Amino acid sequence: QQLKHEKQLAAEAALRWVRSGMLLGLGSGSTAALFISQLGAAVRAGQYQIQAVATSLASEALAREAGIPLVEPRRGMRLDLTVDGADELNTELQLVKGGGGALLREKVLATAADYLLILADSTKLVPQLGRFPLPLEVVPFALPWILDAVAELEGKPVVRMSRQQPTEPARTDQGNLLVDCHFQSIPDATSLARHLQQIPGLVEHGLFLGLARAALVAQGEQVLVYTP
Ligand code: DER
Repeated sequence: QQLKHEKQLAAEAALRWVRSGMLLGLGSGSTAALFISQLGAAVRAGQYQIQAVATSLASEALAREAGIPLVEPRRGMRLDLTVDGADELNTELQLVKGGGGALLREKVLATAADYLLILADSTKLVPQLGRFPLPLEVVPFALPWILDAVAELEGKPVVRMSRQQPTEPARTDQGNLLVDCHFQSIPDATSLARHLQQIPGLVEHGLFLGLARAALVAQGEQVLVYTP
């Protein structure tokens, strides 16, 4: 349908940022999955010689299936380009990510990259962040205190449950828990990120600030390029 078509267009446009010889970071989620599939076809057709690191075990499996050569993280590794999706973005390219639960490795590979390119369909671009619940990755032991701290910050915290076993909490690739925080609106993302970073046991939050170099936002048949 239309949204899938928009995701497809953004994924296709992202190939223009890829050059042979690059070390790529592969994002997670449905839009990134379409990029991985299209990149794989181009690699198999001999169009690019690239290597990649994935931001989730799920994306790693997709990349392997698509024939994309994967490498292990190593010292001194800088990625040329990381391509990823987002749950929300504003025109300053501040992002909310983590809807797919991969926010920790996504932020690691966003930070390790010289260039972070975000792919989005038209529903993701918002005037103000916060309608999408902000995901947190949390060490299980610290959960009660983190729920209290987030409630103090006016973000209604909800522990994310597993889709496969709905009576079990969801687990990240690291084995941690996910908490979705319903702030409704986040007028000052920088300040909220600073508060969240003080909370012990909160290993990562889904605010990606000052990381994205460009965003490809599909709107109908067009793909618009946003830069901060
Ligand atoms: O978790 C994430 O940040 C992913 O990028 C994902 O949430 C993006 O959503 P998508 O499935 O619409 O691409």
